[in-house]
Amino acid sequence: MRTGSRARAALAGAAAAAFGAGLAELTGAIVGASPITAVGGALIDLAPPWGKDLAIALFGTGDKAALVTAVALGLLLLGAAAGLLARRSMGAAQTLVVVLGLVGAGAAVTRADAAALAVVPPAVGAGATLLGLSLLVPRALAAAPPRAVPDAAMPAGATRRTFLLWTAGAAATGALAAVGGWALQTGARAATAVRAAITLPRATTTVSVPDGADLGIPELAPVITPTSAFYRIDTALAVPQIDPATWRLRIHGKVDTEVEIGWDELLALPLEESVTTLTCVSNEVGGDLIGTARWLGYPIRHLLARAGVQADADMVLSTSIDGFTAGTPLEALTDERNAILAVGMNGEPLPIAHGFPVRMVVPGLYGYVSATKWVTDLEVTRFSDAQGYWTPRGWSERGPIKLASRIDVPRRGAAVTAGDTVIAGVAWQQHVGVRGVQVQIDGGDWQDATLATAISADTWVQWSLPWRATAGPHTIVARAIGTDGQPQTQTVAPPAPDGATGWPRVSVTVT
Ligand SMILES: Nc1nc2c(c(=O)[nH]1)N[C@H]1C(S)=C(S)[C@@H](COP(=O)(O)O)O[C@H]1N2
Ligand SMILES: [Mo]
Repeated sequence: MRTGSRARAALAGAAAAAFGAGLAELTGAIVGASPITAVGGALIDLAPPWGKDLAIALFGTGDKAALVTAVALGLLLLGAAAGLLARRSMGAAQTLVVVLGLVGAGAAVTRADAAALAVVPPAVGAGATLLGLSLLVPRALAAAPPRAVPDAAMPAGATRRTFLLWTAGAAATGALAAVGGWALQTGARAATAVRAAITLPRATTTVSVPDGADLGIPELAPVITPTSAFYRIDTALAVPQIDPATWRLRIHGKVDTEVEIGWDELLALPLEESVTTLTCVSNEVGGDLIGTARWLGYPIRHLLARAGVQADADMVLSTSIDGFTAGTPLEALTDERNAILAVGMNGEPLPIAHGFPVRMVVPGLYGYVSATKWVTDLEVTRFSDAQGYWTPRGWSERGPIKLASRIDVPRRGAAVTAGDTVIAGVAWQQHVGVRGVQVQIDGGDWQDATLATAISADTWVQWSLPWRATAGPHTIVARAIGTDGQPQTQTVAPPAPDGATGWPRVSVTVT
């Protein structure tokens, strides 16, 4: 029964790995460092430049559970491999487990937000896996003794039943420990509870959205994006959970005096309301990695003025609690624009996934160079001395938002009935503004669309054009016209390295 013995050894190894990983996760919950999350996070960071597109495709919409599941499944497979190895050589199996433990420990301690005891969970995991192997593998072999390994340590009276019992017990203990660890993640609960209890101060200056800003066309993106529909992009596998009571922001580097500010001090400052459209550099033409919110925050320029920026500085490197960094041109943070430390989004404290308690919002720049969530550190520096997270990964050092437009109505492939209907969409070039939008139907003349009233140059603007649709296939193309009178470029460029370009196009069949 060689095959049976192999299957049992693999099963024993997988169960030992489940046992080890479960205990590691439980320990991780206690010391505040999940090893599986650490490995997943390291994988995201190690991903090559094209990895950002992949990461966004895979996890951009919050599907990070997929990566955690993949890492966990990978561990079980490696455990099975260790079980198979152990049939020939327990030493080889043990070496594999120790190497995996070291990889986990390496990932854990190199996380930017590594807990002090981050090496403990991988060590516990490796130790428990070794124990599991030593208990389960002999029972696996005893249950189906392979002829080739006559000297396998066989406990007296071991049977298939005891093997299955022990294996199921180990796997169940691991699963329970993992679930227990999950339930123990008090940090997550605490941040959620603290956030729910917060009442933000009133803004000292408010923005009123003009009546004509939202055309109210069904299927057209509303001018203010509901928080629940706001895109989310970040490298954080586990969303950082910050208790505002412990939050501090340090402003240092090329400044005359370092400034440190805590949550209460920030809320005591005169907070301003602003409406700004945020855009991800990874947004494809026609994509939805863009949203507009009503933010509440404090202008960063006042804090920089307090610190006293030195003359040779030209960049501010912002860092989040989990080690993400963005390099923002100094002038974008010191000129009169609404570059803020935001604490509120659409009338509520920032959602945890959108940076609670404090993030940056800077009109005119893609998020990867400006919109640091869970921000805790601003270093005034130079582009020649420091780099943001994405720059060495193949993305441009500077990320001004490009003139762009999107067709929302009709949707691609939508069923349109012949007759009077409407074509509508949004256009944007934050902090610069949009002068107009033109639409071309079936390669005909460019027609001027009607622009809605823009809230400001820092937001997208809706547009629409009446259309008498005739039966048959149609192609609709749009282009924004910039404030300089120049149309949005037709040249097609991918998102990397500094933002996609090209005209949005929608094909529909009218019936
Ligand atoms: N801490 C942190 N902040 C971050 C990022 C990140 O990975 N980590 N990603 C940036 C990018 S690329 C974008 S587009 C915006 C997205 O903000 P949102 O998720 O609130 O829409 O956050 C920025 N801030
Ligand atoms: Mo982004």
